[in-house]
Amino acid sequence: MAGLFITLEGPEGAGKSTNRDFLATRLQALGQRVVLTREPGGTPLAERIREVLLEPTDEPMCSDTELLLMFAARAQHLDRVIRPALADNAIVLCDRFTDATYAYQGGGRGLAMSRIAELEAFVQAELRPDLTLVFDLPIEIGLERARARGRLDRFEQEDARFFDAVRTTYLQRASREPSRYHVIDAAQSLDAVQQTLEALLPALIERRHA
Ligand code: Z5A
Repeated sequence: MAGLFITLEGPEGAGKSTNRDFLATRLQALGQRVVLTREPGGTPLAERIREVLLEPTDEPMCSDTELLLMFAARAQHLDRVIRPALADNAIVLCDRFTDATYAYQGGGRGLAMSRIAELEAFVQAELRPDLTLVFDLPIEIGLERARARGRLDRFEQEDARFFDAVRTTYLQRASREPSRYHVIDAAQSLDAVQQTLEALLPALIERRHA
């Protein structure tokens, strides 16, 4: 694939969406073509799956259903948005991707990582992000930021054990593959986080043209 695939990950309230928009603005100002997207979602059909996934319901969703819906949305998103954008030489900035499945369904829900890996291979074939920015912060700070927004979605209603496992899974994955992941201290001020991102831009652009 010709473009560059960058994903933003981390627990709730870590600043992924805010910093995805910041990165897009800065990259566009530097003349780069950027496609902004998110998971679950990113296409009209995948956004409908997102609603099913996030809406609290009386009938508990079983973990396998949740896992399969994540990958169903991803298959649609890859086919309609991500693969075409990469083939068209764009930089794709995606708010969450399969690392979130390892962190939430694997770490949080306790599903087997090997099963997630099988679905990853089935849905994505060889495609993996070129770079994953992990916005890391203590879970209490992130939850406080998320709660300040009001109504909590189905995931935000989980307990501390769940979010600890999510955070730990992200950090373990990042430490196992340092060439793909860049961990950012998201507990810093937004200004400090964005200075860190700004410093990454020249390397990103160089990588794109490599
Ligand atoms: N999920 C899953 O389980 N499996 C999967 O495979 C995938 C997803 C793909 C929806 O994702 C849910 O789907 C998610 C995991 C699950 N769980 N939940 N909940 P989402 O990305 O849409 O939801 P989210 O993580 O909750 O997004 P978020 O809470 O909006 O977080 P964010 O994008 O990282 O943060 P933000 O919106 O940029 O910032 C939150 C607030 O904090 C906002 O007011 C900012 O102005 C403020 N902020 C940001 N940075 C700072 C700093 N540095 N200082 C102070 N304040 C800040």
